[in-house]
Amino acid sequence: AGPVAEVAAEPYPFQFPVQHTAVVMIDFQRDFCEPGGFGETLGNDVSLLRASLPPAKRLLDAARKAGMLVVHTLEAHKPDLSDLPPSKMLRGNLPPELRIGAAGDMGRILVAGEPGNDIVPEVAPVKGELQVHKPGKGAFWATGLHETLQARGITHLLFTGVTTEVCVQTSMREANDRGYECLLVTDATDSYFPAFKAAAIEMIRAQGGIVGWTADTAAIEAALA
Ligand code: C5J
Repeated sequence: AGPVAEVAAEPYPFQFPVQHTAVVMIDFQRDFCEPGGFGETLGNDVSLLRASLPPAKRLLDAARKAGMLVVHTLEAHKPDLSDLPPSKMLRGNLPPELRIGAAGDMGRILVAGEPGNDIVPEVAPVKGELQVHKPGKGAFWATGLHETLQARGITHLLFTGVTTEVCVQTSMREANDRGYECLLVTDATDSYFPAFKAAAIEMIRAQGGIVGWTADTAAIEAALA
């Protein structure tokens, strides 16, 4: 029940019941967006992610004004690394001093509670918003997120975050398989690889929206106005 908003989306208009829709902010963390964290240890230019922050903040403002649920995810491992499989620890072929759990310029890399693991101030959570620590790329793996959303009657998800083709796309695919209607907000997500971002957007909305819809922040703002 309640208002239903309609977005001018691709591949066709997307309708969402505002009070049953959550905005999911994937991994807008210093570890990915600032120098000295996980993203940079993997050899990436982290400045490439920053263009998505102002649109993501605008989307947050619109969602907060509409009284929508906001979920922030953080790629974060327990300090004892018991949730870090060897496959993930060793991936990247990095020396031990650059791996997940090692001491970096912003604290231990990708470890919960460390300064680098925080969400960047531009899109920081406010009281009442959910924060979900996730050990994998997908937001539904080993987090209980599905049960939390079900308990709150959420059926539709608007995705933002970094990086588009890794944690955002994985989470959106997980959500799609669980029956959520999903939309990716195209200017509120970024990748270290612009071509991968473009490809992910194309993949999601191809074949009649096989994984979901796409639209930009202005289209969501217009739908909520
Ligand atoms: C990555 C993420 N890229 N949040 N994590 O390793 O997309």
